[in-house]
Amino acid sequence: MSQFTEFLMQRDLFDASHNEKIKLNDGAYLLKAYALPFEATLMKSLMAITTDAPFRHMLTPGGRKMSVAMSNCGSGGWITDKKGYRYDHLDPLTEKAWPAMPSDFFSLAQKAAEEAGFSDFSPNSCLINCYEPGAKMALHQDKDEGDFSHPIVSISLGLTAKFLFGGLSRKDKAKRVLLSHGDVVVWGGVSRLAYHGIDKLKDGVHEVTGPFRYNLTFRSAQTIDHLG
Ligand code: MD3
Ligand code: FE
Repeated sequence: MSQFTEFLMQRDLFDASHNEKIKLNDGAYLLKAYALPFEATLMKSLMAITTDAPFRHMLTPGGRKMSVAMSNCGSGGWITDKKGYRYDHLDPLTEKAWPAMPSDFFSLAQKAAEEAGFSDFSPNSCLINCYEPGAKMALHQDKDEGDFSHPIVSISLGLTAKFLFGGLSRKDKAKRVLLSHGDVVVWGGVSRLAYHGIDKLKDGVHEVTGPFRYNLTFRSAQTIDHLG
């Protein structure tokens, strides 16, 4: 066994919050460190996807550049530009189809959904977010998927971020939870349309991702199946 593997195992053993399942809300579960055993394959797949479909800062419909850089994989990808928020089969940067969803991504998302009580989750899209220190995501709802009966699964990699989760109204007071490397969150049922966001990322360097935080969000978007 390499010294690095040994180091990773020791680190995992001493993490007290390893493998806990924390209920954040009805339908919303935080699976602490659930993706940690898959960090190497997830990072390898992420790098392959973003070689073909590079991270880019998209424009909001209001014309502002997002601080989070994004890419996608799957049969459709979430995009935003001056024309609005939507899913599309094609990457507007390369004008090619988004890279296929790797099987390690799909399997892990499906397994995590199952763990949170959502059987048969079959995501057709994964939005990949890249945060550098200073990047943030304002409070919003994910509602471009057309069908809210499916959960959303999110996997965090790299630097720790402060996640904000509110209620079904923008005015509901937001709770806060830290999302660390390997954490998985499943949002379904009454939590599917909850307002959520990410606080400004703090400076730092992570042993696996360097000066970045990555987030994979898996969606089953009916709007993709209905594209021309
Ligand atoms: C709660 N991403 O891409 S993941 C997004 O960490 C997004 O990059 C954040 O919000 C990130 O849209 C948060 C956690 C998350 C994702 C989707 C949700 C929480 C959610 C959908 C509904 C409710
Ligand atoms: Fe979101």
